[in-house]
Amino acid sequence: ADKIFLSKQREVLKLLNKVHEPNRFKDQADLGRSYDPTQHLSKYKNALPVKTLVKQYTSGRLLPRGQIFTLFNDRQREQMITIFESLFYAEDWDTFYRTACYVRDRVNEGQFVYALSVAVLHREDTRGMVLPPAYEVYPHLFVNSDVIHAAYRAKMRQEPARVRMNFTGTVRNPEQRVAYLGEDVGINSHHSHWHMDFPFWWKQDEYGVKKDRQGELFYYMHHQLIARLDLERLSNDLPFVKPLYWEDKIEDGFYPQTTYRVGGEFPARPDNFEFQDLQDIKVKDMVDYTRRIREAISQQSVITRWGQNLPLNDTMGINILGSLVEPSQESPNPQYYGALHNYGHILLGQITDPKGKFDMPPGVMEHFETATRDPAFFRLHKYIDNLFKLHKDMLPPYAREELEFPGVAIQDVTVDDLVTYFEDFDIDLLNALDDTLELKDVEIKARVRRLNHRPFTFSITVNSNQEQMAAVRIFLGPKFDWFGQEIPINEKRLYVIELDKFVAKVNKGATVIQRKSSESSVAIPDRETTKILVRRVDDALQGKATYTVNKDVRHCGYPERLLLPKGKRDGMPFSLFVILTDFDKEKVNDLPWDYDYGGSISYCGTVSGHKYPDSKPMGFPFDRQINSDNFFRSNIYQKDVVITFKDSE
Ligand code: CUO
Repeated sequence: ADKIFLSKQREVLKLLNKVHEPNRFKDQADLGRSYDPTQHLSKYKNALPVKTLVKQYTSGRLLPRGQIFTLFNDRQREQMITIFESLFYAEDWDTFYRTACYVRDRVNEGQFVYALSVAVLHREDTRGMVLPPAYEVYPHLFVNSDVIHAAYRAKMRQEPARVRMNFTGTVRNPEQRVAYLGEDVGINSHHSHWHMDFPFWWKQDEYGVKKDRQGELFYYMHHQLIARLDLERLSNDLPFVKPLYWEDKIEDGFYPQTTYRVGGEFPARPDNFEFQDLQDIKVKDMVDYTRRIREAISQQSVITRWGQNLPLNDTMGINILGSLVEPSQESPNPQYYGALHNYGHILLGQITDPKGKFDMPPGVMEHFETATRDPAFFRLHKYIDNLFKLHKDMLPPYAREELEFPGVAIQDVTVDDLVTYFEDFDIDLLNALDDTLELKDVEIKARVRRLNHRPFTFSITVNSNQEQMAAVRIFLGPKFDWFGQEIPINEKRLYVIELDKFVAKVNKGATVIQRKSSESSVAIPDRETTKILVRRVDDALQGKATYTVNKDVRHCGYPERLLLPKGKRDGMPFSLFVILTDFDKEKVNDLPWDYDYGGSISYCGTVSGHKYPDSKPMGFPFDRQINSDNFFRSNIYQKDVVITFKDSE
């Protein structure tokens, strides 16, 4: 059975290989050419999308190949959804595979990759399939123009090359000090992947795959992204990110130095630019949406499209608010509350050519693969995060019963020295280069600098009056602010980053819980490079090696090597928090809560269709206001730790 699965895996990797080249593999190209979906309509659970697709294709209405695809363009997205649904509704693997071969050489590459990836992530028969890392499928979106140009030169000369990639900007731009995070290929892969797991266009009821707490995950994952950048900024003597506002100038410009495969350079934004009206999105609308959302928050009630009131005054209010702000298909009233977040991305993406006078391509903010490169990304999301904070601040602080774990006390927490460093990492650029020139592939790689840390292990000594299951949450927060002042706990809580969340058994008496950084449930390890993956699959298919298929493999998760902020050379103090609560009280379903099950639960939830496994609000207990006298108790432990940065290991 594994062999059949592996051969399917192999076919998916072939489909995604050099997507810009038609007829890449003869067998797939022939299959695609001869397949006529309209002759097999009974093979689709819903045949309407595939019928529409064929019609649009034959009448030449689809986005042409070679053009830039962005999810934020309504028309392009609608087409992509039609492609996705054609793939998703295919009743069996055979129909799915034929449909994929059919579309691969016919539709726009960007639309194809996106639709195929989301389909693979959500079909039952492809569960456990490994997708190539995004930065290998689309290197252009992850590396700088310089690197691409150098790669072309190397290919022309037929010489293997390793091109050093520098971060954008100069020392005269202080924002550049944290470019290593915003431009990290791992962050960008994580972010773009999260949005494939939780697409804002997902139709839960139609697809029959529920996205549990999607709105809250939207809030929490992005909240953590900003908090993590803030700790990174602090490590580099920069103040915390300031939110932007629709009517204010955006002080810092951004020059992405990144280029599209076809279509030119990504547009740049000079300093002190203002938001501009677009043809169908006006700055004033954004102000109105914001006012209505603020009203809903202060009244703790949202007006639905049918005029009903939907209360926000409980733990799940954040889920509604998240869906309304992003917005996802679950938004209770998109007409009235608009699309604050998505429009924010579009306004920033088109800010330098708002009227389309110069036919500039979309900006970095219009792709999830490139958005975090722009410092304005974090400012937009901070602005949105502050709306979520406003809502959370309307809720009462956690009561004693919600915080305590009677009979359980944390005696001590120790951890190894926390050390971070920079390392080199090579990205395979093969997919970036055309084969149309009669030139053979040579090995061409981009070498980037990236942050990493030494592995570390927590030892948590717990005393309990009985044997029971404990939910363990570990957070790291700043100790001092940019001015060197100790940050009070009620402010610190806004900047804490989640390092881990897991369940552990505590015995009666003393227990030492050991937990390694590599086990963290917020993170995933480096993705396997396509070349090695392909080789492993081929070897297994030929019986030369074994390959274990992991049905629960997850692609979603923060890069494990970025678990810790950089810290400083002389050591930088941080506050570590460990919180134990009664897991039996917050357990949601009977999934084995071991993190092998789907992995990376905290920022990404479980495999699709399953419930988030605990009922506490995400970010608990730091998501609500904290009254310090009332907060600390025997199951909530705090201590100082130091992170030391070494230039290299
Ligand atoms: Cu992830 Cu704005 O939601 O980029």
